[in-house]
Amino acid sequence: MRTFAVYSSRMAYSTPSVAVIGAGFGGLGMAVALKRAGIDSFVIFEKGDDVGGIWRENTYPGCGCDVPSHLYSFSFEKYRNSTVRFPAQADILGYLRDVAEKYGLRRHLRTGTPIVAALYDDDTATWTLQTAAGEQHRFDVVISAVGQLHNPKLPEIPGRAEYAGQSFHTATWDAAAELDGKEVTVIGTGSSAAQLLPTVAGRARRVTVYQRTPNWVIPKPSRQFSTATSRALSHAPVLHDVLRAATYLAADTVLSPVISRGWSARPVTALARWHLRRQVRDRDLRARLTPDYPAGCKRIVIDNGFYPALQRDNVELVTDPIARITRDGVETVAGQHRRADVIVYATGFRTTEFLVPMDVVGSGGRKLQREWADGAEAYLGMAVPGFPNLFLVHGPNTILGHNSNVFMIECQVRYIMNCLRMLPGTLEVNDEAMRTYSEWLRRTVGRTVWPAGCLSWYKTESGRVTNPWPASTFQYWRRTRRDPAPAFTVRLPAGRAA
Ligand code: N01
Repeated sequence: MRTFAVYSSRMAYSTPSVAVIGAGFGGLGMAVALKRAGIDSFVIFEKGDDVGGIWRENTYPGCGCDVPSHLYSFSFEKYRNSTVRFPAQADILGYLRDVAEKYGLRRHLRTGTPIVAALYDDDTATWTLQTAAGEQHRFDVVISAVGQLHNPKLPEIPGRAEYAGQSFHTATWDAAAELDGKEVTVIGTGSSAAQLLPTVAGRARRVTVYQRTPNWVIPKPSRQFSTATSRALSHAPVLHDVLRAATYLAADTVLSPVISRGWSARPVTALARWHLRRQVRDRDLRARLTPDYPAGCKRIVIDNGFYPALQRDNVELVTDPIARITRDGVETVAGQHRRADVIVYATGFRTTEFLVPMDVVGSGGRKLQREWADGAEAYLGMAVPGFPNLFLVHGPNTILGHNSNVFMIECQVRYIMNCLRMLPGTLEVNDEAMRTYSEWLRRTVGRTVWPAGCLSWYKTESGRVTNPWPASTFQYWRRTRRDPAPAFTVRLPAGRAA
């Protein structure tokens, strides 16, 4: 096991003190890598009461993952239950809790500790993290792993505050909410709405679904592996890795060209149209559910239950735009009012506000949010000039709509560990590397369906694409395997010769 001889904030040559912010997939993956490298001097700050990130937060009925478990897991750790192909929220949360236990991460974990500020001190070359409770902690290195889908977005619909019934966002689901026999309104038709609708429609008296824009939906294979497959997977673990590699390559080969309007855009669109035709017989409903933008422009929904649930007798799809929310329901611009005992906001997340609500101040007092006023950008999504020894997991332009985000996290974890190997001192991505990367990013994003195709959570209001990786994941893997040294300026601590 390799140990790190680096300069710490305690002015001694030892391992660096590292703060990891967030205990979801990103934070835990990072923590395992630190441990494996012999760096034990790290703390994981977590705003919630346990590990799990979005899989702890999202508890709406039907919540689960539409990426298969052998891909939506760390390469070094399998799910306990080998029969599950598409893990439910509880499976994934259980998996992440198992990882925390197995790799001894709990003793590094500070739950219920939101970080509100991170301030860099040029004199000591250290970061001070401030918690919501007002505590301050100093570290040599800060790794933010707060994700992109954690700040719920409530829609700015007039009258929302006057609504007198019960209402909540999908990411803050109220388990005690009375749905049985109630009139329930669901606003939004993205992945979260698609997953929750079958269960909610089975309980409520009536459900009204407000759709602003239809999504492309493709079929999802069955939730469980066949008995023979799961038996084979548990007896020959190598098969798990083979399946993982095959699924990864298939997704990368087929779905990556969709976003760049490549050869596979047509078959994927044809598959979505076939799925819609097969599941929805009514022509009018089908027309209202058919998108008018290219597939892949918004994240494709992978689901079998949404269309059938929409056609239940107690469910109505409303495509007239919403005009306002009243004390007891929702009114459309066509003047129709529908009562609601409960409103579920399946309206997504404030995805382009990276690291918010943390106030991050780097070298020379640079404010990260000011640097990002026109849209967040970071070198390979991980490092920003002017912010030494600060790394981001799942930073700008690294999320995927077409493969496993855990794969991207593992690429980032490996790259950040290679950066830490350049310590002692301070590491800062240099302007040249950043400029070359930015130019490539803009060119590549420009070739995708995102800038002109539709509105989505992938971009800022001004239209800058800040969230997804615009190329194949293989390309990200290749770029993050390169030696990081040429892209970074390393400054040795005072008193040390180069
Ligand atoms: O959110 P969304 P989500 N009036 O942003 C509508 C991941 N995820 O929580 O398209 C009316 O996709 C909005 O309409 P429009 C996955 O990456 C993964 O469902 O903006 N409607 C849209 O229909 C996903 O993409 C899994 O016109 C309004 C909906 O609300 C991401 O999370 C499972 C509105 C928001 O859809 C987010 O999914 C679940 C308004 N004012 C989620 N504002 C997996 O299985 C917004 N909408 C891995």
